[in-house]
Amino acid sequence: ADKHTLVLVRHGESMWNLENKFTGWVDVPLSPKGHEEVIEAGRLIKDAGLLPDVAFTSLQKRAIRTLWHVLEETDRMWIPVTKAWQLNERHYGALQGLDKQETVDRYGKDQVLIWRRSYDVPPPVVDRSSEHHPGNDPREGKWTEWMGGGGGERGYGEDARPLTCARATTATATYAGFDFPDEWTESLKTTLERVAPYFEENIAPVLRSGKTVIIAAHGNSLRALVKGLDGIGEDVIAELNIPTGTPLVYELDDDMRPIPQDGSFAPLNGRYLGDQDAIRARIEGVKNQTK
Ligand code: DG2
Repeated sequence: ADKHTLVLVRHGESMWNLENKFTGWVDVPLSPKGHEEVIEAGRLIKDAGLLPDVAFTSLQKRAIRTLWHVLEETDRMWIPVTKAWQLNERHYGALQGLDKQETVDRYGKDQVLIWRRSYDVPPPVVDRSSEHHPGNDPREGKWTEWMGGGGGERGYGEDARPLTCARATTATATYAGFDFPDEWTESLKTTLERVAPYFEENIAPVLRSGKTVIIAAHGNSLRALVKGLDGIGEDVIAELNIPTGTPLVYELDDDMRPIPQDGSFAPLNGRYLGDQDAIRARIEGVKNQTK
């Protein structure tokens, strides 16, 4: 059977990683150090002889910029790039924009750890009045009001008609063309429920066709992805932190099962490129954002 190469990279340090704020879907740029980290990540990928043929990233500039740096360093700026909201960071609900340490001071370390790392407990929701609701996203969010029909019916898609009278009571939020409910937040579990199908439908076929794929994404969208790939249990994934700006290389079989490598970052079957001690320090840094 063939083996397929998948390179994952979490974006470099963002301005809000630096300022220690919950970010989620807020579109913050890389910090100066973040740019340096991912230029180095690109060099490591190049030195390992891993030339990406196809790239995927989120709709968020910290991941997109990371990808650009990697493609520039590997001289692969010409390859096809797909941007998908399904690779966005986990939406952090009402925590978005809050200082991580202040949140610990207010709610306690244990509660914040549950919000950050439990598998299926989501952070508090945002509702449609919040600037953080997907429908209010300044770039991709949109609310559409629909005329109320008899008996409470309402049309969607082709049948839907825009508001033409005062009887309308219903508004649907979309983000990147997808519908979102009035209250929104994501646990790692619900993040996985959008990341895993996206991978299966859009990325796995590219890998199976023999192409080397790179995904530039986020701490929690990548935790969701590797939970699926490596078959990591719900308790074990709570302990797993993904460092910024560090390439993580998988060799996958035709069934998209990882071929185990050196095991030094178990339960991950992939291998991190770069100075292994420095990577461990970066992982600790992520963990210690809420001491
Ligand atoms: C971080 C992850 O996402 O935070 O949303 O604050 O990878 O886009 O910087 P990223 C955020 P933690 O879950 O590690 O607190």
